[in-house]
Amino acid sequence: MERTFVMIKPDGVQRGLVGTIIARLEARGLKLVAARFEVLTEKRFTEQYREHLEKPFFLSLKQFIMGGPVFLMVLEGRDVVPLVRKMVGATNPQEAAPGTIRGDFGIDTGRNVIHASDSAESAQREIAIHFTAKELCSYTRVDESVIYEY
Ligand code: IDP
Ligand code: MG
Repeated sequence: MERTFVMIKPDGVQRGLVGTIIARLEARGLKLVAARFEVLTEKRFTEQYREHLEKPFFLSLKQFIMGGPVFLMVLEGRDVVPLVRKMVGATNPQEAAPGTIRGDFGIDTGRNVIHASDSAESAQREIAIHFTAKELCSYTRVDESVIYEY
């Protein structure tokens, strides 16, 4: 089983989409392993988005992401990293397919509702930015035997 990092951004929180988004992820069969609701510190924001440090949108991204509370999650499942990226949809919601979270709930790239790790390496890095090993809960979902074929 793999793990991935997901963050419902301040626009998703403000718009009351936290429950709807978690419901989609849970209904897919993904297991919640950790979660926290908070305003990101500057340190953790910068670590999270370090690849975009030189981008023209970095400052506005920072103001936006640190401008309100976010809902952080770690999810577990088979091939969960690519699976959640597919559920999230394209970065620009205009290009995100209907049925994806961004395709159903977003319009602008700078207000695209949700973040999800883009590779197993990013997932490992991002989980470690926001959660300690102790905060990650290992347990078996009672429906795992009917969600997975083997
Ligand atoms: P991703 O979230 O789909 O992985 P990235 O290219 O890694 O997309 O960009 C990270 C985040 O930075 C995006 O989700 C979006 O919030 C923001 N962002 C990316 N490109 C732009 C842009 O051109 N204008 C404004 N914000 C952007
Ligand atoms: Mg990215």
